[in-house]
Amino acid sequence: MPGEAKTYSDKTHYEVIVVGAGVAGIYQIKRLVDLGIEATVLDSAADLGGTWYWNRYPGCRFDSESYTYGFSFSRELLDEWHWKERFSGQPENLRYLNYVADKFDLRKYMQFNCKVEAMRFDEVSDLWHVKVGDGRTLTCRFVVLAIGLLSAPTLPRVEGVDDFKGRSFHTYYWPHEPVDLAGKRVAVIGTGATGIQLIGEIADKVADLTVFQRRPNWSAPLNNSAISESEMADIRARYDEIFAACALTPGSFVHGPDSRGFYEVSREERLALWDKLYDEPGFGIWLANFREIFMDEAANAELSAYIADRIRRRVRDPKTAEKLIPRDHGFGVQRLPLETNYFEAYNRDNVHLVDLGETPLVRVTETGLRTTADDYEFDIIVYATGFDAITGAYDLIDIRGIGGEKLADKWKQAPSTFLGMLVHGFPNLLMPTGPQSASASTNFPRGIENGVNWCMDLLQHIRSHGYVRADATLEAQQRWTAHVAKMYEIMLMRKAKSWFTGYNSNVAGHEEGTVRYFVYNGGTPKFLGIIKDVAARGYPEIAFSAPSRADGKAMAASA
Ligand code: NA7
Repeated sequence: MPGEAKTYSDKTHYEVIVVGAGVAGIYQIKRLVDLGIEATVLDSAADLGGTWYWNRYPGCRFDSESYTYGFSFSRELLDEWHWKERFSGQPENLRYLNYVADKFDLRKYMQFNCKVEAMRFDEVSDLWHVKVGDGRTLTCRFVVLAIGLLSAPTLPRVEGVDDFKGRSFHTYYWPHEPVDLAGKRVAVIGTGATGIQLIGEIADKVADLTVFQRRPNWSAPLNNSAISESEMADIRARYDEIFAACALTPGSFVHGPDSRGFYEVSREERLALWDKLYDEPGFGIWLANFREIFMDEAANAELSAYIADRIRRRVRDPKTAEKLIPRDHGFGVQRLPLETNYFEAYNRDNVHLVDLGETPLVRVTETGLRTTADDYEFDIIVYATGFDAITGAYDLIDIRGIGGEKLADKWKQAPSTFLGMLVHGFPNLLMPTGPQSASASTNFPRGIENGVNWCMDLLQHIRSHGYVRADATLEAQQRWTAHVAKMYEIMLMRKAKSWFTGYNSNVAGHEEGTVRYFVYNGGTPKFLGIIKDVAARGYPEIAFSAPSRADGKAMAASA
């Protein structure tokens, strides 16, 4: 046919453009292909995998049980894949995602090295114009943003970051080729989940490791182990049960809260539970605990004191142990890092802890780092300094909705969404795991599947009615945002400076103060109930429009 595109990427118009080829983007394109909808995936990376493509630092692995992290949509896939570790590492996780893409022949819909720079909604045609870094502008009816929650890494705002003559990188950009750590003097800045994984893994592989800690984080053992053939066979036989159990817990993990009240049991019983959970794999000590630890200061303080003692028992030098115990927030009020050999690393002679709370970082020098007290020399500096979380990746794209309004401006103070998946004034823009959705605070792939499924039901509703525009009403968005904020009110989490509350000292405007209502804390069962109800009622909170008439005005159509 004359003018027909020669290859998939020669096309300039698609019904749907998905941005991001990570866990969400892969499932998203699978659903679109199954529905027979013409779609493509654009990703700035050279290959698929998202989080698992980028984060290649040593020690990077799941904190979810592997068999709860995998996709649940295909029985064949579940039967074929063998998770070799209870908490699988990055190389294997990336292999898994590649395996899925190849098995379902999804790669052909993906375009790599395609950074989406800008998107503009054309109010006359009801199409999005998507500007790609390679110079192309593509059009589509719908955009699905599957751009991740932690995909905009941030560096400290100190002088001299470019002056260092050795090697330095953010953990997110850990090099693809192996980094020879043997005999090297290494600095790690940051003790979040990433730093904690990295430090435990490399402490015995480097000549010298200096950890620059601004605030300590609570952390508990991962207790990882291998999964044998026979254990995997048992898991396969129980997959339906496992996923059903995840769906009933607030965080979509296998760990659900203890049904007893904190104050209903004796202190001895509480201690017995904590002894058991601390030595078990995964998030049990956090999520299979009493519900009160998330809401009640006294209950949380008692648990925090217990965990502090566990740290004291593992770190030989009492002064170092005290420095590793957080004082500014209680255990579990921000996402809990899980560790392997983290505290034991500080018992090694080649590992040193610098307390940036006492002696702040002044600058990066040609040879290392300068604090207010000292100069330190290194061969390698690793920035484990976190992300402009949740909204950071959105802010990096110039997204313009109705009247040219810029999403980053609209969200400057805080995001506001409907169900975390739609934004008023930005029609036909779907965010299966957007800010204020439950996905952000749960076992990500479980949230991703829920979000993508809901968005696809909505898409089918729109298409079957012949609508060309769908926009959440302002009132519905305001109600949802108020509900999200209310969920924070009851949680101690609101008091912690973490990425759940929008804190990041490296991002202008996010340093202190305002709590950003970034995630939905009502838990998966409640979230699913709400979003399914919206669909069952025919989406009255969304304004739909039929195709434009000749005069250019859209015909409003109620659902
Ligand atoms: P996090 O949890 O945001 O941790 C970042 C760490 O880096 C944290 O210890 C910060 O200290 C520290 N940091 C950040 N900026 C600086 C500067 N400028 N100077 C010194 N120290 C700094 O990010 P992660 O990557 O570890 O984990 C993110 C999520 O990934 C995690 O929750 C898991 O779900 C997976 P601070 O505490 O702010 O004082």
